[in-house]
Amino acid sequence: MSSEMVYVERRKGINGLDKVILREIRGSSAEVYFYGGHVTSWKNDHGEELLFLSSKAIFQPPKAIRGGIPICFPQFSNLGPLEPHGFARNRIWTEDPDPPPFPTSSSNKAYIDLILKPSDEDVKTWPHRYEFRLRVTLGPGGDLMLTSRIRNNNTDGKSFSFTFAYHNYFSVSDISEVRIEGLETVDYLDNQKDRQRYTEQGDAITFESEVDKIYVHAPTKIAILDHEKKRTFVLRKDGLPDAVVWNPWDKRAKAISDLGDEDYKHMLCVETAAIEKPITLKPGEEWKGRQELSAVPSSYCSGQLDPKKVLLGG
Ligand code: TA6
Repeated sequence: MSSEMVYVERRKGINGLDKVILREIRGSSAEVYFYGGHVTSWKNDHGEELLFLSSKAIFQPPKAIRGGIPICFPQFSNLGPLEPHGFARNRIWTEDPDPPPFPTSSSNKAYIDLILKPSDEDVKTWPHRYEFRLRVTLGPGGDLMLTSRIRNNNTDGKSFSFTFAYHNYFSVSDISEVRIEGLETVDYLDNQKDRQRYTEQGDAITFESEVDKIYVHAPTKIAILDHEKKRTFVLRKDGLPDAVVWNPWDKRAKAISDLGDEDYKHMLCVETAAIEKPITLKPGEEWKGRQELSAVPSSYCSGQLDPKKVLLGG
């Protein structure tokens, strides 16, 4: 039976945009649009959607898709001269026919390699030659892994610098009922206060108004606990020192045209990122940034950040 399993299916998505569906044997799945190299769906073994996608999301270039996992490159937010969050999220990526060797587990069969290179038009706004390779993998247990490899291909001897984020939108039952663990006592830059630096309090983070913070040097493991859904998301990151937490709350949500007025209640962005200290690459150098997302049933206890312990009940 497993030999008939289609792990990677290429299809047309909304508005005829190309997409790939990744499927795993126990029933989990993920969808990746070539537009933006954008993961728009991640479902667990029971077919439950784990990512938030706005009911008003516009699948029409050049507007970036609201929800899922936009890729912010080569600029996070407005931290530079480019369009907010850079251009990678609104370019059409292609399938990478010949990705360089990738250390991977042989049990991973559901994955796709995408590549983005600058067009002549792009070079006018960001004058650099690069190759951005993205591998999206759905593991047999339903974990979702994104690995980005960015190489400087400049032939004029010039280095380039960039900031980066996996702008994850998680689906939550009710924003007032969720909490984040792992960012206690971490320093952050508050986007609502001219990016002034503060230190997070000692308790888990909860939500009762807009939050827009860049946590610098955040731990490699962060958890989102959704009591009502009895679900915990665990984020692990490598090569990505920072993390962003964002929820627009009611007033800001109303000002975002492709977000429903009440949508903020059911979304939470926890992003893995490299922002405070931009990444600099000399010609020929490559950077790698990886995140791994898992969703575990929560009997998850406060302060216990090892999902293996949760699964084993230890
Ligand atoms: O990552 C948080 C953030 O930078 C917020 O400041 C907020 O603007 C959000 O991203 C969404 O940005 P977008 O350009 O997609 O509307």
